Amino acid sequence: MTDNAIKEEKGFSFTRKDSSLILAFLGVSFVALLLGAVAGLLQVLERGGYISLQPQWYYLLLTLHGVALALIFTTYFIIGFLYSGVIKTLGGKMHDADRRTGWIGFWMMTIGIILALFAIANQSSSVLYTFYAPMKASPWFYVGLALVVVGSWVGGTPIFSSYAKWRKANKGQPSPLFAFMAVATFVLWVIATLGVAIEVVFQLIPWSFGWVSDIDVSLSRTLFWYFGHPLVYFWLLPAYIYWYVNIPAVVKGRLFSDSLPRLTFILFILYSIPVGFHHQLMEPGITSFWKFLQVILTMLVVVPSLMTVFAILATFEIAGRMQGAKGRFGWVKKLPWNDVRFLVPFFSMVMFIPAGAGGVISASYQLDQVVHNTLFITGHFHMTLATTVVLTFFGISYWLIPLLTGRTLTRFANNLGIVQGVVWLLGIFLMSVPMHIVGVLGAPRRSAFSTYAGHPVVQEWKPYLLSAGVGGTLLFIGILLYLWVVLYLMFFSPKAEKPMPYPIGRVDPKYQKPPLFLERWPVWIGLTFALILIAYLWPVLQMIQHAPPGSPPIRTW
Ligand code: HEM
Ligand SMILES: [Cu+2]
Repeated sequence: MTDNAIKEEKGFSFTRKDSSLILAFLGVSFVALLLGAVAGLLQVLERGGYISLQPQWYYLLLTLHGVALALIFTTYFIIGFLYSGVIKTLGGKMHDADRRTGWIGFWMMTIGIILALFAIANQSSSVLYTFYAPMKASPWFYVGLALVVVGSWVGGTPIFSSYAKWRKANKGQPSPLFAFMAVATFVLWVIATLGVAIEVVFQLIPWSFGWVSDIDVSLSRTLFWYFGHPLVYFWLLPAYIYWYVNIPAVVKGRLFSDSLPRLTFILFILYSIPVGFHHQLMEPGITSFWKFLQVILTMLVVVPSLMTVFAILATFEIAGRMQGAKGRFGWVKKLPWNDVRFLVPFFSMVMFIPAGAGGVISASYQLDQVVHNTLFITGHFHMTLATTVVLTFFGISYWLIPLLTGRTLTRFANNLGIVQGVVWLLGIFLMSVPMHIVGVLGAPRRSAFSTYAGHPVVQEWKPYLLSAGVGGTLLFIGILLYLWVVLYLMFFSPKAEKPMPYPIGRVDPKYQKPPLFLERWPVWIGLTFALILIAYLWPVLQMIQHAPPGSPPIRTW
């Protein structure tokens, strides 16, 4: 029994230099969250007809919302979180040289973001966060984005180099699970962003400066979605890291396995990149065979997803049984339901079930025709990104921030965090479910309020859009509550007498060590590129060969 006894973890503290770097990344993510929330509130009220905005303001806000939340908030939060776990599991502090690189990445990204936000604010760049050509933004918008991408590569180097140093010093040992997963997440990010970097640097920047007169629209969108879909997994994998590695410690249990999560992460890299065409099913210029192939590859992602569900439920059961639970479901009662570090991420796991179902619908070749570019899609990604991922990130911040600031997670913060989670669930229910329904009834996404000249079909949409307005307002309140807790944990909660533990789940010592071939990165990266070539090479060659005349820039707002 001694092996299985629950030992109280020792507290962990970051060095001042490390916590400043992580807090810098998290700080920017919080500012972006606030900006995005204000834009989101105005949007949802406009769509419900509660307020009326000039259309050009609507599209400006929509661009700001997407860029601030989907690009800035997520990327900064993820880098901060990954740094924290890499530091914790690979020796307790970062090398000075790595930390310097981290800061260089931070400033490159931040300068890029300031440029892009300026370009949005002066009304020159309302091209939404997908910046589809031939809509043309100010060149500085694209230059800003390019800096963010390249800055993020620089920002990722400390993760790779800390890992490489550890492996060198611990030959023949499997790396700590968190570090392995952080490396996998960044490998995925670097491979995925190659596509958008090529689009921005070789197509959008020269064209927006006027150095070339027109752009190959089809190619640019293909490069965008080569990146746009794995982007979704870049958001999701850090949430999975928390579920797989940290939550087992929070629920006082053990990891179900140390090998299975490594395999799922490798499968996510393999399966998530060569599938971008499922966002282009309605587009000309790609034959149905290639679209169909990518739809099939898309569906393969269900495999590692179900493996994850299985492993996490198993972890919960193990935790309950280690604490003496009896009967088939007795372990459910043993879970720490009043602990915000568990409960809020638990909400996010539950919401992943309907969210995933919506994803399978969108990715199905024929069903996509019904929901394509409707509010169904918006409803879907507010359940996936804005709930599953975001609530898990909120759960992470509730313990990570006190660890970084040397403060305590008080009962007050814990309870306010739980209230926040409940408000979010209610808000998302009132906003996203109606969005799914009204989408099937034909309401488009990305369009300001319109009565469409009083057409009868549009009358049906009204109650759903009104409900979305109420739900969106609750989400806005949820973000304010979250930021309140964050500020409290950063500056006001009492200083900790002894630091809290950084929760890292352990594997039962009776299990075998994970096989080392899972860490043969050249093999996995090589395989990924092979799959990418199969899925993309021929259709892209055809796209270039049969390209219609390119398009000059167009301004739609
Ligand atoms: C205050 C909370 C929020 C509200 C009220 C809100 C509301 C909305 C609405 C109404 C739209 C659709 C607009 C349209 O298609 O015309 C939208 C789009 C979007 N939202 Fe949110 N949202 C919120 C939070 C979030 C969060 C937390 C995220 C992600 C982290 C997010 C990500 C997005 C993205 C990526 C889009 C698509 C933008 C585009 O189509 O270009 N939202 N949001
Ligand atoms: Cu996708």
